[in-house]
Amino acid sequence: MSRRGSVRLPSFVVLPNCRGYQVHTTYYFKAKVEGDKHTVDYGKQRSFTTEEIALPTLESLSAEPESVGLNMDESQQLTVTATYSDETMTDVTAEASYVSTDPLVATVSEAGLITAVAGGDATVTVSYTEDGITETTTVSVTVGVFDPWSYDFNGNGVIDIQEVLAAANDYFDGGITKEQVLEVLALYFG
Ligand SMILES: [Ca+2]
Repeated sequence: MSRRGSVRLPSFVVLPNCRGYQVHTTYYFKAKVEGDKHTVDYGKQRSFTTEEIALPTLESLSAEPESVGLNMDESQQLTVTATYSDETMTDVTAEASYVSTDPLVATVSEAGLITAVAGGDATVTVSYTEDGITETTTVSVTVGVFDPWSYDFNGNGVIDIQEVLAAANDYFDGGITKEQVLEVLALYFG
């Protein structure tokens, strides 16, 4: 998609098809009116010179969310917006490219879907090019490592039944996974 290189014609030129005109070029014409019975030529030659229209150019790129916190195997879709010199904005999520600094921690698809792989930090660099102008932005990704001992609320080195029930509650609220509840339960039986 090219947004540049358009030719501006003077406002008095009304043509069904304005393609084929060169920028910074003078065109000469004679007006002619045709009807059913009459054709009138206007003898005086006129001219106009075309100008180039300064269409908006790509100015910045932003991604939402700016930072992502995920548990293992969770995903987050990014939304990428391009801002132009005339302050208009366009969703370019599908056209942008994505690179993860650490695919062993988090991968990112061509469509901008981040998926957690293992605990740690990664940065996703988002870039988009239009008319030879490239803008980039980054998204920080943190993948949490689950520690079942975090449910040892009283810090006594033992997971008791109240702490197992707290983990079960978090599971039913969607806060942790079934596997993580089982890790807490294993410490209770351990
Ligand atoms: Ca305890």
